[in-house]
Amino acid sequence: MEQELNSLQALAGESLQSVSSNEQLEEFRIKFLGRKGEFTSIMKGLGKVPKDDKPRLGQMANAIKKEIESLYSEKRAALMATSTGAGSDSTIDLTLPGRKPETGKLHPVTQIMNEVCSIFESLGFSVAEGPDVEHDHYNFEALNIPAHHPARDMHDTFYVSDSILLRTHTSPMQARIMETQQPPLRVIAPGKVYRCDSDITHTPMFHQVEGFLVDKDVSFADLKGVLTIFTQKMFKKDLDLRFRPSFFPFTEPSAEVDIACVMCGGSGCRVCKRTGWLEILGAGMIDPEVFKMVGYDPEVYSGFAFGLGIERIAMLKYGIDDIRLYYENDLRFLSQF
Ligand code: 2U9
Repeated sequence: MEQELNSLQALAGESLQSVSSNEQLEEFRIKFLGRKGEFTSIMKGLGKVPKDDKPRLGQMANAIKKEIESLYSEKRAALMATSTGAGSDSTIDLTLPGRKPETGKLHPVTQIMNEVCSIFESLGFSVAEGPDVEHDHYNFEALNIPAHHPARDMHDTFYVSDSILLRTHTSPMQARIMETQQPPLRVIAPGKVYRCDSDITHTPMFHQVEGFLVDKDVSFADLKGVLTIFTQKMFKKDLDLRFRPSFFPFTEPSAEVDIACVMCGGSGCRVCKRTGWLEILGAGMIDPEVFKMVGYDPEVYSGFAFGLGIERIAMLKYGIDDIRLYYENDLRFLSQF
C-alpha cells in the first residue's frame, strides 16, 4: 500500500503538469480525488493491512491526499489568473454554487390594505378609488365641514391653492359616489391620504380605508355586525368590541371603536397602555346633513360609515411601535413581513 501511495503521489504530480484547461483540471480531480477515484480505491485496502501498520499508513495517506489537494488548488488558481484554460473564462469560477435570486414582496402596508379590502369585498362592498388631489368641496363641504368649522383644524391640511388640497381622508370619494349613484350602496374607498403631521404614530402620508352602506332601515346594529365580522376576520380571533361615543361632522351618532388588546387579550400590557383596549377605527350613522348635500332623502334612507388607518392596523397586528419604520425602506425591517 505504501508503494501504491507513493506511485499515486508521483503520478498525480506528473499528470497535473500537463493540465492546461479547466476541463482537464476537472478530469484530474475526478481521477485522483473523486469518490470513485484512485485515492479512494487505494484507501479501501487500508482495512486489510496489519494492525500495527495502520496508524502509520493512515497518516501517510492523509498527508499525500492533502498534498494532491493543494497541488490541485494551486493549479486552479494559476489557470484562473493566467487565463490559459482553453475556451474558459478566467474570471468565472464555474465550480462555485449559483446565487439564489432574491424574491420581492409586497410592502406590509399594501399586504394589510389588500387584506382589509378583501374582507369587505367578501361582505358585499365594492371598491372605489379616487384622486389624491381633491377639491375643498368634496374633502370638506360635502362632508358637513364648512369653511371655518373647527373640525378643519384636526385635519392639518396641505393646500395646493385656496380650493384645491391633498385629500385628508378618502371620504371625498364616497361623497362623489353618493352624488352620482342611488342607494342601495355598499362601497369602500382605500387609498393614500395626507396630513401635515409627523411623529412616532403619524406620517405626512398614510393609508386609509373608509366605507359606507346606505339603504332603507339601516341601523347602528348593522354597523356593529359588519365591524364585528371585520375585526374577527382581520385579527383571526373572536375579539370583544367597545364603542365609545365620539364626534365626526359627517356621522351622528359617532363612535370610536376599540378591540380587546390583541397582545394581552384585555388584561393590560405595554401595547394597550394597561387599558386592555386598542382603538382601531372610527364609525357612525351618516349625518342627515350629508344625505341632503348629495340629494338623498334622509326620511327614506339611512346608512353607516366607518374609517380606519392601515398603518395603525399593521402596527397593532405586527407589534410595531414606530410608524416611521414602514417608510425608511430598510429591507432588514420590510423583508420580515
Ligand atoms: C361619507 C359620509 C361619512 C367615514 C368615516 C371615520 C368615521 C373615521 C378615521 C379613522 C382613523 C380616519 O385613518 S383615520 O384617521 N375615520 O373615524 N370615517 S366615519 O364617514 C363618511 C364617509 C363618507 C359620505
